[in-house]
Amino acid sequence: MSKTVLYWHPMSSATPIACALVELGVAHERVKVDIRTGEQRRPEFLALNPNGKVPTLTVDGAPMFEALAMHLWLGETYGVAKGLWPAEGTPERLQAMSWCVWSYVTYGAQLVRLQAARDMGTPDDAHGSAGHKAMDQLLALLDARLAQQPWMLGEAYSLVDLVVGSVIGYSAYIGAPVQQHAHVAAWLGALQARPAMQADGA
Ligand SMILES: N[C@@H](CCC(=O)N[C@@H](CS)C(=O)NCC(=O)O)C(=O)O
Repeated sequence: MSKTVLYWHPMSSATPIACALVELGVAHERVKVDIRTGEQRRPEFLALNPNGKVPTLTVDGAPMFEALAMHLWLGETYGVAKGLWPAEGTPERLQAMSWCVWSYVTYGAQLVRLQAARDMGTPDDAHGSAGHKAMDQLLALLDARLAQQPWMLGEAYSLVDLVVGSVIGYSAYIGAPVQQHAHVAAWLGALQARPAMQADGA
């Protein structure tokens, strides 16, 4: 197995990657980057990730950035053998990629709108309200899927649940109407109860 190092800070965008590594059983080293004191702007860290952000992952010394890219790579590299990511060439693989990108990009765009309005202290202004409404519509799509099956890909838990659930969980924290969607709320509760989801502080 390659040497994997996760550069991370607790309760950050790196948290879902910490959880995915545990869920997949990938042996790795954790290096804490204190983003409150500016360690992410040190030259040696910027050499790994010019954005100066966590998560950053190195694989045998080769760096990668962007959490979604890491999730997709971890799924392909370790998830298939563990039964946590669909095999290449299957319809489920296409759905896995679609829903993961949907959560970070499509749902994430509305999350950013709500977050920005909240940061400005105006979550109920036109921008915040539009983001809230768009998230409600997207959550209805997710709810319809989860009304048919307990997990994102069917009867069994997969890494797709972790990826999509981490974005939905964060959105609930900033005020998205997650609890109004009963199947999403129940699925999120089951997901967050998994032992690997407590891996952030390890
Ligand atoms: N799109 C990036 C976002 C990463 C990100 O924003 N990380 C934050 C922590 S949640 C960070 O490192 N902030 C430090 C800074 O901006 O200086 C990803 O998904 O990896």
